[in-house]
Amino acid sequence: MLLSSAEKNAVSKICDAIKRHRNFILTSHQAPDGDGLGCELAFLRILRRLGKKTLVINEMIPSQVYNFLPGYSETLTVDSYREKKFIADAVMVFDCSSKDRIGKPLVFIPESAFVINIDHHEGNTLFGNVNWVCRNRSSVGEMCYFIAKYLGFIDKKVSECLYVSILTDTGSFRHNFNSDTINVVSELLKTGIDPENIADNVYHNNSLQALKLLGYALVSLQFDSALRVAWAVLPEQIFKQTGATEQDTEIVIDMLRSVEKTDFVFLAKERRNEVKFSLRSRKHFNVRNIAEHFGGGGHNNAAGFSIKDCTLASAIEKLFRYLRQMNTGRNAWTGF
Ligand SMILES: [Mn+2]
Repeated sequence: MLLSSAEKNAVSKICDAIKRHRNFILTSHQAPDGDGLGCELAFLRILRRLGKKTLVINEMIPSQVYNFLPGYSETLTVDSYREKKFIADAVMVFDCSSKDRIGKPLVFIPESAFVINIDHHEGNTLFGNVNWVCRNRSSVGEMCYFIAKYLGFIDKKVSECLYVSILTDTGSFRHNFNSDTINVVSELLKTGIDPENIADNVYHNNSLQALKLLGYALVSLQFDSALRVAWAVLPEQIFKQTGATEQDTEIVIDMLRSVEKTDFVFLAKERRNEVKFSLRSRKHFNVRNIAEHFGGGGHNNAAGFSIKDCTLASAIEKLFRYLRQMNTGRNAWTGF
């Protein structure tokens, strides 16, 4: 289990910064996923043990499926944070490619706060005072293991959080992992965590609202054989009708991924005057390029973007116009 010398250097800089500061905000991208949340909760525990005042704040409430993790109920959003009257001198930002993507919690980050940026997204803007960005790592949870180890603090609860990060970001060990990942997981398992119980909590814990949303999305499923793409749509009224939230769409995009004979899939979600697209692809096909064309970003195989002031139908039409244009004259458009 190796860290390159650049990585070792980053880990020691991060640990020095942790030791030097007292009041920490922990945060991630707007709708924190299992990776970001796992890291936040691992460090909530670690930093408090080190005697630091620490709060977790996100723009959106993390999915309820993670409510079994230690510290979940302490995570704050903007309103609950404001009541704490807390002034941070340091911030740890996990799994977030740019400062903007933190969203609303940004207003609580003082100009003078020391920013620690830990991420694995390609195109991270290196917005921190110290940055550890490694796109070859499965998850930020895998990276955080090394920091926790350096600080000498890996117990069962921390391991549980980091395991959830790795489990969810690799799609249950289906993609984006290597022998380093498995070595880290092996160390986490030695603390006595129960992977079966964790999987049960994460994957067999869907709300009725989320499943109804999935039902609607599957009925809307479409397929274009020339472009080898499948997609589904979620109009705004479906969220109202089912009571489902943005986080509940994760299960939908996951299911879309399983459609046969596709290079990639997408889900288009309508929110007020905006249409948000989530894209997923098979290994050989890059969807980050598509997302970047529309001002978004992400990973090669998982990316997203949004189109503002647009109806669902016209946003999808814009996307297809671009896709057809890129596809013209190519046999396989894996490389564009
Ligand atoms: Mn991640």
